[in-house]
Amino acid sequence: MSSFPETFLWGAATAAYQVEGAYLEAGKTLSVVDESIAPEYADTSIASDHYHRFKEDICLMKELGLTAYRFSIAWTRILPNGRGAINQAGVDFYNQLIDELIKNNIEPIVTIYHFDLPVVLQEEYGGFSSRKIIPDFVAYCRVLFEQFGDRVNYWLTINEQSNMFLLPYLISFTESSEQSLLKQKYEMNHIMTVAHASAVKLCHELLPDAKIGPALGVSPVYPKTCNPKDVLAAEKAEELRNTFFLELYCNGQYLPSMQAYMKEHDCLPTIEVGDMALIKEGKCDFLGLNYYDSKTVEHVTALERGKELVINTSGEVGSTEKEVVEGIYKGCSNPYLESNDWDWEIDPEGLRITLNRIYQRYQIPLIITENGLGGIDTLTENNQVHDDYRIEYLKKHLEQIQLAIVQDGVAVFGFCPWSFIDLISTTSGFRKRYGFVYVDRTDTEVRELTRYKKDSFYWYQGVIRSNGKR
Ligand code: BGP
Repeated sequence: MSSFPETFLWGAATAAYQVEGAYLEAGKTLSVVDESIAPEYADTSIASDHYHRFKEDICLMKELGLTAYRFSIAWTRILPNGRGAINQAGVDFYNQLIDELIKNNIEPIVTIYHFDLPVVLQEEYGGFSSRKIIPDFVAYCRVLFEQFGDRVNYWLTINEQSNMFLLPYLISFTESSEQSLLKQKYEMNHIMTVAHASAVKLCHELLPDAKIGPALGVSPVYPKTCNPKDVLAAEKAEELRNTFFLELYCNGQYLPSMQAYMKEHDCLPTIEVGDMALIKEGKCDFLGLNYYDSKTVEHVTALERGKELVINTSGEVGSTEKEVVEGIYKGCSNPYLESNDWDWEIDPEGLRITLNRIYQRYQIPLIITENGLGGIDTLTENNQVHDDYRIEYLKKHLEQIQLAIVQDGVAVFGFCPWSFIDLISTTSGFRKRYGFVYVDRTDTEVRELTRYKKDSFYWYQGVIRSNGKR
């Protein structure tokens, strides 16, 4: 007997700007990620050309045996001006995609917002740094619910609000005399939370049978040693990195310790009348979790200055520079864990720990919306890709999910590894690949974009066929 429920969703994930291409086609305008990724990495104008090849890709999904597919909708395809007139060609594209998925018995799981803010809204009022985004975001959600809500049962509001807050490269903040960078971050986070809650509320009103939640980036935090100072640093880091967001999404409140922190650091966001009631009302139906690794931290002395994380974008082992959060914690490596070339620490048990920490506290259904290992894959002369390292990673993570379900009573209803197909890595272009399906291109050479099934494709196919027994 498999320990995965019969209705378990066996999925895989992608995001529009990373996979679609056609970035200025059929009425689409540019998003902030089209602009920020393009100069340095493979540009998003072609990506994996999923926009033109989605039928071929869905055939591969069918062959893989997927019962769900998580993808995102490009705001700029639906509303090229960020608001106002609907671009029918954009709606048509997603209608075809959704219909094709359903025809093949694949449940669509739709991310509404995956980093790709319309440039026009960034230029007009600074995107999520202004409350003006809230009505625009809600209007965009309304279009999606009205156009696709008859066929989409699962919606994800915002991808990785936590990482947009924690990672320096996902949202650009500017030094201004009026507001410190810290204050800007907390303002943005509050505005995003209100936007998320408004989307949940609207979904509940318009689509009472649908389920909606966020896709939160989570990493459990460990102390470097059992020195109580390190343990305290880890608890504080866990609050700042995870519980802060979970409390907003699941209990509609600011964690008391975070309220104290924000007061002390003069970064309390502006909370307007009605915001907290809305955030409470807009509680999510489930949580989507993006899990890749865990974090380890130690305490900092009063003399140590804060320092932003420098991420490894080159795949050169050891080039990450860990962050120091003044007065709270500093990141360090975990001697018990192995890492990939991008210094991401591989920690399957960490997934079980995180599932438990979240579920035992909130008892809300969970779905893994991302999990995977980026690496360099090579196509052999006879068109094979031997990605055993990826199989090993996913196998161990699935084992931990299974243990969380069976031994810990955690309700996990689906697994969407990142990614279904090779696509542009947000930080490292096509050098760092994640897919079950190989796409024949590099950052600089587009080639024929032919698809090839990797060894992990056949492995996952077996897993799905046996409902997780393999
Ligand atoms: C998550 C994002 C994805 C994807 C993934 C892998 O944070 O939601 O969009 O990019 O990370 O990250 P990377 O591409 O940087 O390796």
